[in-house]
Amino acid sequence: MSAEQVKIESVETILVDVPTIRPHRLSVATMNCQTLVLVRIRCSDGIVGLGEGTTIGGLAYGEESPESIKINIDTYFAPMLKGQSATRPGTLMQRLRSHFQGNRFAKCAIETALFDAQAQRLGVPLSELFGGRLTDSVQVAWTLASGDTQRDIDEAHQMLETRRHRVFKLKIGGRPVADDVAHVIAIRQAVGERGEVRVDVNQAWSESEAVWACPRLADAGVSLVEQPVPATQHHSLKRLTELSRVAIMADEALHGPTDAFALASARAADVFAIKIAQSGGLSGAAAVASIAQAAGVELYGGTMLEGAVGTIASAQLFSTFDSLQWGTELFGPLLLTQEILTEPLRYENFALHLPQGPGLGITLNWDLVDRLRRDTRRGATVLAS
Ligand code: MUC
Ligand code: MG
Repeated sequence: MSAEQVKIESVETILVDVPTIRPHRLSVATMNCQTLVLVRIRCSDGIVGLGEGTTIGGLAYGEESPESIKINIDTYFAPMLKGQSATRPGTLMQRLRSHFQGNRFAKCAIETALFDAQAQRLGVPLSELFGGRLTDSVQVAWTLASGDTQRDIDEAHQMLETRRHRVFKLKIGGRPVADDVAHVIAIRQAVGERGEVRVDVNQAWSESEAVWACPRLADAGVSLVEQPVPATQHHSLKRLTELSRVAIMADEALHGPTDAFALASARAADVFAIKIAQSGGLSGAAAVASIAQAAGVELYGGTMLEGAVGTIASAQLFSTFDSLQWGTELFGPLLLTQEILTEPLRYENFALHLPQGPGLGITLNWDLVDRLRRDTRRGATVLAS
């Protein structure tokens, strides 16, 4: 069969509800469960590609929900893809982008599955389709977000002792700003020189609250403040970046290459949190990285708390970046009570180690996925409070 003759036979979306190991408290939602949105694309040469388009807290974090991602793929994307030649992910994604607005997470899930299938077909890891990996492992931060200072300190100590993580991102923004700063200082002191502490405000502060808090966090030895102000307030982010002694990172403000260009040209952030889903897929995220590198903006490999598929897809791409000064936070699978792979991902010595096999390089445990998959006629279970 020549390459052009390989066709897409089916595109299936699967919602998988997996409880978290503890409540995960963000300023926008408390997660007790994560809904993974998986995509399985079957091709006529027998190759099956996998993708993921997971979000956080239902509709609390972004403008796509697990249910909207599923229904838009099933209703619009799948009929357009079926019967098309499977071997040119770029052509297929151009087609989807030209017909369908928005839906970055849904597009990411499809693009990942197409690239996974094509990389398997060529017998190479997915990273090789993006120029080749420069490293076989990426540093992984852990998020402390139990909502309880002592519990967070105990968790940090455990992570340091087991050499799983030495960089901690604290979720704040849900309490009065002075209480949040006190919480961060207590954890910073408890971690001491053994680890690094950063904070993620998830857009919760006004500019004046951020102006009050940032110097106090800098004095306490916090190294980075992520998305302190609302995503649309680029001017506030820029003023904070100019004022602050602590590095300022854009996260929710960054929805792909167009935002990256605007933020980089205004020099509105020191660091970009690159996420494949927020960027509309792997190619969009690669473009964000190029813009950042050209503008001298530093890089951090972000997550939407995806399971194994989105996590490894992200790692495959991030491993090709020239520099990743702030490491990654690709810990999503570790926050879940169930490992959906036949062989777990390898987290060791503060890093995630990339698989060597073709495509994504992972194998799903389909029996478990089938047991956990949502009966979509039943609707959503408990997602966020
Ligand atoms: C975010 O805003 O960065 C990443 C880690 C985590 O705990 O939440 C996500 C989302
Ligand atoms: Mg964030």
